[in-house]
Amino acid sequence: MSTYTTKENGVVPSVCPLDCPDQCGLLLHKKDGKIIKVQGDPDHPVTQGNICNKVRNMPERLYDPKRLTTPLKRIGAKGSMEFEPISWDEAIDTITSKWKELVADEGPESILPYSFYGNMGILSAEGMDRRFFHRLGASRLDQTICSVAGSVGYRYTMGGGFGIDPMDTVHAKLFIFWGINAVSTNMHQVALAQKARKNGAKIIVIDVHKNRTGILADWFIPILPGTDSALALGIMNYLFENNLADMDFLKEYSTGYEELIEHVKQYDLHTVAAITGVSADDLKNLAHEYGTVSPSFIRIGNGLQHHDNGGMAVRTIACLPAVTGQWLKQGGGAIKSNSSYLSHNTAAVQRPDLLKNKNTRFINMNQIGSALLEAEPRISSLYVYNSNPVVVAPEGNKVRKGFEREDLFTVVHDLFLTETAAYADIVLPATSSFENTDFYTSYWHKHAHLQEPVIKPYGDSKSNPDVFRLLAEAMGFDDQAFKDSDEEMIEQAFEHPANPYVEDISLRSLKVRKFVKSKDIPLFSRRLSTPSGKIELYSKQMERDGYPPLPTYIPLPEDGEHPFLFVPGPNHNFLNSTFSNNDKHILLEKLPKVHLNTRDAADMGVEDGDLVRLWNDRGECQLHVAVGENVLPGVAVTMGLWADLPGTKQLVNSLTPDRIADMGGGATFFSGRISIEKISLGRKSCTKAGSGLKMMTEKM
Ligand SMILES: Nc1nc2c(c(=O)[nH]1)N[C@H]1C(S)=C(S)[C@@H](COP(=O)(O)OP(=O)(O)OC[C@H]3O[C@@H](n4cnc5c(=O)[nH]c(N)nc54)[C@H](O)[C@@H]3O)O[C@H]1N2
Ligand SMILES: Nc1nc2c(c(=O)[nH]1)N[C@H]1C(S)=C(S)[C@@H](COP(=O)(O)OP(=O)(O)OC[C@H]3O[C@@H](n4cnc5c(=O)[nH]c(N)nc54)[C@H](O)[C@@H]3O)O[C@H]1N2
Ligand code: SF4
Ligand SMILES: [Mo]
Repeated sequence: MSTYTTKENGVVPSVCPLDCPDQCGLLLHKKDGKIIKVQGDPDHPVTQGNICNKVRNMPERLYDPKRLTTPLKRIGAKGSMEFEPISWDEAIDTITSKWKELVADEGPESILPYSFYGNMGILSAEGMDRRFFHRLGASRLDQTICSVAGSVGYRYTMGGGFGIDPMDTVHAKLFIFWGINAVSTNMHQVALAQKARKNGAKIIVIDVHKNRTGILADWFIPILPGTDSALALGIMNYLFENNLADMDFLKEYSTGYEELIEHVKQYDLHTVAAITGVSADDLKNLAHEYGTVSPSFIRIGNGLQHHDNGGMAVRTIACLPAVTGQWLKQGGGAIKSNSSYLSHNTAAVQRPDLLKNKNTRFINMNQIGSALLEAEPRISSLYVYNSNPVVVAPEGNKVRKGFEREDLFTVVHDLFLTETAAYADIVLPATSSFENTDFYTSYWHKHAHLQEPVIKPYGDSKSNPDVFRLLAEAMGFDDQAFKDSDEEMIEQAFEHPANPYVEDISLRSLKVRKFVKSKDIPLFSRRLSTPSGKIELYSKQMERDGYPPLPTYIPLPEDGEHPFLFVPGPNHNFLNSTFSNNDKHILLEKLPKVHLNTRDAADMGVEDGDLVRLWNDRGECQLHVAVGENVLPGVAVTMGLWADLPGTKQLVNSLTPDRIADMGGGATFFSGRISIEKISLGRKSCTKAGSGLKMMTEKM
C-alpha cells in the first residue's frame, strides 16, 4: 500500500487514466483526504503542465453524488433502473453461483467479458481480468472498437505501432492532420504544431468536417468520407511523375517501389478529384507541398479508419513519408500510434497459458448486438467493465435488444449507473484510477507512468483487479496468478527482454521518476518488424492474407438507398460516453447537432436549429440541424456519444453499421448511410430536449 493514502493534504503526482493519446502528467491537490483540484504536472516532459478542461473538472466526477458506492441487484425490469443495495459477499456469491451453474450446464464459453479502455491502466484494462477469464475458459472478446483496422494496415507497412517522437515534430515545416480532430483529441500535438508554426511551419487538415481542428488550419481540405486512400495514391503518383520522390531512400529502406510507381499511374489528378471531392488543383498543390517542404509530418487519426476500407486507408497514407524519404529527417515522418515502443510483457501479465481450450471462440465487440441475439452456442452471461456498450457500440438497437434478454445474466462494474448498467442483474461499484495502483503507457508520446493510490476507495467501491481476485477466490481458483499483488504484476510486465525500448522501465524506476521514457533507439537503426525488415510498399504478407499487395483504393460498399454518408464522431467535452452524465460538460456541448451543408439544407427546406429525423434500416435519431459549409454536400456529421434522455432520440449508434472493416475486425462507425427529414421548428423542440436533459440528470 502506498504512502500516499496516509497523506491527507498535499500535492501528489498522477496520470490521466482516460483513453486519450496525450496521457498527461497530473498533480492532484488533496485537502482533508479529498482531491480538490486537478492540475497538469509542469515536470512532465511532453504535456508540460497543460491539461484539458475535461480532466480539470475531474473532482466533480470523482465526488459526483451519482457515483456508485455499493453493489446493487436488479429489482425491476431490465432497463428500468430499479435496484437495491446488497453486500459484496452477496454480489460475489450471486455471480459465482450463476457462473458455476453455467460452466456445468453450458460450458464456460457461455460467459463473455465485455470491456474496453474506460481506464487505460494496464492492470485495470488487461491484467487480472485476463488471468481470470483465461482460467475460467470464457469466450474471448476481440477488442476491435477503436483503432484496430488502421493499426493492422499500419503494421503491414511499418511493422508495428512505431512513428516518430512527437517532441521532434516541432522541427517540422509542414504538418498534416489527417482524419484527426486533434484540438479535441490530441491537444499537445496541436501545441507542438503551433510552436512549429511560429518557426514558419504550415498546418494542413484533411477531414470530412471543418471542426475545431479544421478551423485552426492554414489550409483545410474537405474530403468525401472513405476516399483517403485515393487521395494518398494521387499524391504518390504526382510525386513520382514530377521527380519529387526520394529514390535513394526508397531503394535502401523499402520494398516494391518499382511496382508502386507503375501501380499509382491509374490515380491521375482527375480520377482522384472525382473520387475524393478534392479538386485537381488542390490535389496538385497538396502533392507539390508534400514533395517540396521538409521536414513534413503526418498525424494519422482514428476517424479515417472507422470505415469499411479503413485499414487500407491507413496503410496507404503510411506509405507517403517513405516516398519522400521523410523518416530520416528530424521531425519528418508520421505517427499513427506509438504503442509498440512501450509494449510490455503481455503474456506475463495476462497469462494466456491459463486458458486450457486454445480454440476458445472470439466474439467481435463491434457485433455484440448480433452476438447476444444470435451466437451459437448462446451467450448466457455478460460481464461488462471499462465500457458502456449500450451507448458506444454500433447497431445500437440490436445491442439494446440483446441486453434486454431475460435469460441473459449481466454484471456491470462501473463508477456510475450507466445506460449499460441499467440492464444489469448485478451492478458493482468501481474505484476511480486515483484510488488504485496501476501503470500507464501512452500510445502517442513515449512515456510510461505509475499510479499509486492517492485517495481511499469511494464508498465500498473496488478496483477491477481486486474484483477479479474476489471472483477467483469464490470460483475456487487457487493459482498463484490470483495472489500476485498489483506491484508484482507491474514488475512482471517489464521483465521483457523482447522489447529493447523498455529496458529502462521497471517498477523501481517508475517509483523514483514518476514517468520513464522508452529508450531513444532510432527507428531506422534497426530492422523494422515487417517480414522484410523494411517499409513494405509491396507486401507479400498482405497478398497471403488476401489483400491487394500494393496500396489500393477500394470504395465503400453499398449501404441502402440513403442520400447521406453519416459520420458520428466524438466531441470536445465528453470522452466517448464518459462525462455525458455531467451537467457542466453537457452545458458546454449544448445540444447534439447534425451538421449539414447549406445546399442540402436548402434542398430539404431545413434551417439552422430545426429538428430533423435521421433514419435508416437500423434505426432512427432526432437531432437539431447546424447548417453551414463545414461539411461537403451529401455528408452529415454529428459529434458526441450522448445518452438518450427522456423525450429525446439522440443515440447516434442506433444508425451505425456493425459491418466489419477490411482489417483486424475493425469498426465501421462512419460508413453508414442515412436519410434525413424535417420534423418541426427548432425552438420548441430545443426546450423539450433541454427539460428532458434535466429530468435525466435528476433521476440518475
Ligand atoms: N475530447 C475527446 N477526446 C478524445 C475522445 C473523445 O471522445 N473526446 N476519444 C478518444 C478516443 S477513444 C479516440 S479513439 C480518439 C479519437 O480521436 P481522433 O483520432 O481525432 O478520431 P475521431 O475524432 O473519431 O475522428 C477524427 C476526424 O476524422 C474525421 N473523419 C471521419 N471520416 C473521415 C474520412 O473518411 N476521412 C478523413 N480524412 N477524415 C474523416 C472526423 O470528421 C474527425 O474530425 O480520441 C480520444 N480523445
Ligand atoms: N458513433 C460512434 N461510436 C463510437 C465512437 C465514435 O467515434 N462514434 N468511438 C468508438 C471508440 S474509438 C471507442 S474507443 C469506444 C469507447 O467506448 P467505451 O470504452 O465504452 O468508452 P466510454 O464511453 O468512455 O465508457 C467507459 C466506461 O468505463 C467506466 N470506467 C472508467 N474507469 C473504470 C474502472 O477503473 N473500472 C471500471 N469497471 N469501469 C471504469 C466509465 O465510467 C465509463 O462508463 O467507443 C466507440 N464508439
Ligand atoms: S483527457 Fe487527454 S488531454 Fe485531457 S488530461 Fe487526459 S490525457 Fe490530457
Ligand atoms: Mo477509441
